[in-house]
Amino acid sequence: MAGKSICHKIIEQHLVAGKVIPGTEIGIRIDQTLTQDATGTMAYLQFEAMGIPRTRAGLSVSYVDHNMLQDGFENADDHRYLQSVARKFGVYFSRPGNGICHQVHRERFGVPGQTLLGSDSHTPTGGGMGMLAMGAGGLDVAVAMAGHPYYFPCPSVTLVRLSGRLRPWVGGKDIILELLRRLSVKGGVGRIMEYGGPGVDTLPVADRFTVANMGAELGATTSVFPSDELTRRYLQAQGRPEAWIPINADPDATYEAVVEIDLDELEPMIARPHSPDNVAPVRDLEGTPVQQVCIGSCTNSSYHDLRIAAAMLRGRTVSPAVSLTVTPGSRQVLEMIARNGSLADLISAGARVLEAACGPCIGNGQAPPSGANSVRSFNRNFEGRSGTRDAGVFLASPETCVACAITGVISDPRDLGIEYPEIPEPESYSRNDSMVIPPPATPEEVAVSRGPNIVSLGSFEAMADSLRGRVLIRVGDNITTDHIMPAGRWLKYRSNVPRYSEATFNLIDPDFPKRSREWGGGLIVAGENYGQGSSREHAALVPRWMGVKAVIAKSFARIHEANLVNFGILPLVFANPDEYDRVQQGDTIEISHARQAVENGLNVVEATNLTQGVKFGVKPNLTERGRKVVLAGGMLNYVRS
Ligand code: MIC
Ligand code: SF4
Repeated sequence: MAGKSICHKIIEQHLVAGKVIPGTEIGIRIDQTLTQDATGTMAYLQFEAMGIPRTRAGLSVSYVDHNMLQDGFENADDHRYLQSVARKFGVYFSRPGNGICHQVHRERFGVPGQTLLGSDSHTPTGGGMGMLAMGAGGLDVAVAMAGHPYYFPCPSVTLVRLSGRLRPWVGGKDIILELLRRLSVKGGVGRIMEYGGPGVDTLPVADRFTVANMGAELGATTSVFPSDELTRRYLQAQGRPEAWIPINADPDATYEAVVEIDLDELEPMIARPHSPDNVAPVRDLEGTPVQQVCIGSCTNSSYHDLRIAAAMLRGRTVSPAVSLTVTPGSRQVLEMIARNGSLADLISAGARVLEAACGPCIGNGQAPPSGANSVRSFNRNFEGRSGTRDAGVFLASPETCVACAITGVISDPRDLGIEYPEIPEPESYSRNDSMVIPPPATPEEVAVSRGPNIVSLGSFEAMADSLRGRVLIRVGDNITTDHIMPAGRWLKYRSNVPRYSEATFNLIDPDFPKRSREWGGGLIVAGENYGQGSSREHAALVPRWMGVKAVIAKSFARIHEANLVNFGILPLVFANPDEYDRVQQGDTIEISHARQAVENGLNVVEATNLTQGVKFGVKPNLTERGRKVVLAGGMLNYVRS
């Protein structure tokens, strides 16, 4: 028998439905769940609606890290709701200020070999320590908390074989940017990226977490590293040596594809606006003026990252042309750099130090000036996400970010003439869990606190017999969930769908909400990879609330497609992608026996464009379970029945 990959070992240990055959649906047992506030309020409202007394996952943690500005009562009310509901349902609560979910989770909760489902697309960060960690919609996480398996299409496994050793000034960010350059934001769709080869042994854990985190930008289901001696030392330093187990692929494991990266050959890389795969060597862009630099986000705000940044800035000053912000990933990181003097180096160089949270990454403050170039150590640079529509966001390592902050232009850190600061792995991390509130051991009466911004959803109807509606919008390829439901200043309406609906497609077509109201809902038509990026289920939930019945696309991103199904919107793929060009906004589309077609599991269904008098085929890409969910009008109806 052929040897097994790490992924297959973990999947097999958790498999409750299906077989490990790529492309077929499998169900796995979920050991841990995490939520963050922007998706969490909705996830817990849905969990409440299921009527289950307490989380049935081994461990559930609720983080508050996204909506932190509190310009108005809304965020603070949500935080209170989350704290009370966590207590009620047996969930650990990481208080605002404690840090970004993915950073804190790996520090304090992650366990190699376990499965983690999180309502955030960067949950795969946990793969850096050998977890099978996946992002999903909030409703899927609520369902996992209710003790149900998580169902998803079994991915194929790609081995990323690392050889050699990173040279000074080159880090995990450069590895993942190089992969994005080669494979694009669609390159990982339907795959798990498994890292192996001799180069892994030399790769510090901080770099592994960065790579696993940003595997989300490849569209990968998740990414996974072995759990080895470095993982053991990391857990030991986190005071959790008992959490460690070794996990390795068998020497004769087989993979569906192999990608080779020689770490010795890598150089500093940078992604240009407005896509994480628009990557070039930093050298190629040298001299481009920069007005803002932001270091932080769940990709690059670890202790290691901020120590490097501080060491580079020590005794230097940020260029007068640049505003530099630093957002530590967690309170652990912040406390440690405060105690060892690195924080003072950052402050003295002129960095604007923000609280430990997502901050500028989600457009929560620090919008750059008009037309500015902002170089960020983050993972996403979609148009408008920074809060300034005509700003250009570049993505690079913390080292490159600091080089840009010092010089005021895009610069290769190797040219600064600074000796590379070697940052040793700490023997022991500061462990102060006072900002994590454990749930009471036994359930107790808890009054759930609900502010006026928490608007209950009502319920959705089951799928109608036939489907008819006008094309509300026709969008191109790689549309992100940030295009569909923007974050930034709209983020505070995540638990107020009627209000949030006013932002739908705001960046592309501000008239969308009005048109949708006038036309009584309708359909969306899209190109390839529709719904890439974040896991936000609002990109399905809100359109459903507005009366969207189906999305016809050339292809979908995995999490978004699952979210559409969860909210009873029919995801349809053009049988012939050329038909996309023909359909126009405003056309009336009819699928006469849509319900019956879904019930019978038809592969191709005939749609009629009544406006143009033509027929074309569409494929409801649904599993058996997906069909039942859509027919019921969404997952909540399905679970209730
Ligand atoms: C993001 O990076 O886009 C977010 C905000 O973390 C999202 C979740 C959300 O929209 O709440 C994600 O990546 O899933
Ligand atoms: Fe937060 Fe940005 Fe990470 Fe999303 S990508 S979880 S917004 S830090």
